[in-house]
Amino acid sequence: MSLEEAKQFAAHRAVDEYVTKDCIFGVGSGSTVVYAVQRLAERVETENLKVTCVPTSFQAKQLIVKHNLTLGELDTNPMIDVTIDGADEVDANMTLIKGGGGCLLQEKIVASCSKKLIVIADYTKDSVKLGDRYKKGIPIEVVPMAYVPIQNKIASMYGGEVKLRKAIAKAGPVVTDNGNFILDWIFTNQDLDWDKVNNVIKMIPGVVETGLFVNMCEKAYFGQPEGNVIERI
Ligand code: DER
Repeated sequence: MSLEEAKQFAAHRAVDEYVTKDCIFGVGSGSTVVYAVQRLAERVETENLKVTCVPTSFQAKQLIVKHNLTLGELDTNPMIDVTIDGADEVDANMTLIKGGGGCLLQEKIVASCSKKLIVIADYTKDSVKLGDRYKKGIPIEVVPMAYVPIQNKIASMYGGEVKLRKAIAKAGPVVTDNGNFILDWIFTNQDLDWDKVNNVIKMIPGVVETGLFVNMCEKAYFGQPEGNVIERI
């Protein structure tokens, strides 16, 4: 079983279990969600479901349009029945690291407007503690003019390394869909109170949002190498 197949199995299981009737559906971002949108589009077609899809990024919006699904937005659909999204890591308490794809701000907003947030991932995202497997750090979206003082404050409070995320296909830093920068905080202490850390970091002037999703995820599906799917709540 390839990693992509593991993602696909998790995605299909989640869509089949959580999209059972007409609904407002939050579409996450990243590569795993692509399989969820494909499955959703199949079912909308074959079952004539009425589903309005609210995107969490430019990429998610393109996915919705590409699959001829009904595009919605929070202005008209502020209450979302279920959002299905990926994650970079899930710990034993269901705390998520998200933002590996740089979409954490809209993802967290849409998740906060959703009755249920369901995570889909391959088995490499399933950890006991944050940092066990995901080594790129916790993404933090910041206002560009403040990135250096924010780097310094986080490093002085919690240690570790706080890096400005550099773009690959462009000189300079990654710029998010919202016009901000991303800092990746590579933490060393894995035994922090992530709820407290999230609240403290969010209070730093210039921090827009963190990639720590605490007490937000109802259920996670992890596709396994053997072809099965493990569920965690
Ligand atoms: O950026 C994000 O939050 C994505 O959802 C990411 O966490 C998961 O991306 P993947 O499905 O490509 O691994």
